[in-house]
Amino acid sequence: MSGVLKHMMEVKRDRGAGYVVLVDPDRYDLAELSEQAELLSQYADLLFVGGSLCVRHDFGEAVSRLKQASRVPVVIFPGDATQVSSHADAILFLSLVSGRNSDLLIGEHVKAAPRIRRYRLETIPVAYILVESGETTSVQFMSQSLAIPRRKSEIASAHALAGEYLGMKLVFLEGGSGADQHVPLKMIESVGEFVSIPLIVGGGIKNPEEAGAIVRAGASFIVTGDVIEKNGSETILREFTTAVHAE
Ligand code: 1GP
Repeated sequence: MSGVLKHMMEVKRDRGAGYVVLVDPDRYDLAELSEQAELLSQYADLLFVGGSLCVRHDFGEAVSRLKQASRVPVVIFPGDATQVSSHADAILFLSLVSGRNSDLLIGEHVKAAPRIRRYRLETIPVAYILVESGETTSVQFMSQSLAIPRRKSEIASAHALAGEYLGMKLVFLEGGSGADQHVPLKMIESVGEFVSIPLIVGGGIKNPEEAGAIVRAGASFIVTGDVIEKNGSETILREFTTAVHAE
């Protein structure tokens, strides 16, 4: 194991869990991205970059600005095959295993793979699982796929295990950016007990207390985007990183 995945496993081993901040380039001015990366990377173990759509900026330019200013690895969390850049340290090779949309199970991957190879980007295979979280989120709409019902932990567990058996290195339980409710603790516990690969949990995590509870339930990585976009103060970043690493 090498590169960013190795870094993630070391963070998990040494700090108990990792804190990831998602930067959706569309939500910032291009000029703000360097400053943002400098600030976020003082507190986060990793930065994810990506979004359901990237329409405001050239994606590669946005990644490049983040990468130049970041002290921690910058990892693409792609909405589709257009979100590939040579400037990143790695790309999450996400398969939306909870959906039955073949483009997001394999189609976008086929389009992206030759470019990833050309750029020599590290790929991290991830079983991406969408969980029902209140109102329709961008990822639900854009993926045109059903989310797993909140009470159906056994369905989420079976999908995660199938991902593990397919060779994926991580499971991502996703509520969707700006979700009303984060993934239920009970589901996180059930999936964590069922699989032996680490869990990333994101979507709708609104405060450090929730982040801490999610780590206690079994998550190895916490992703926040929306809450930091709305209030990215040093105080809140410090509180999040403390809560995630304390558990
Ligand atoms: C979305 O999991 C991420 O893909 C982060 O969600 O923006 O709600 O924090 P939020």
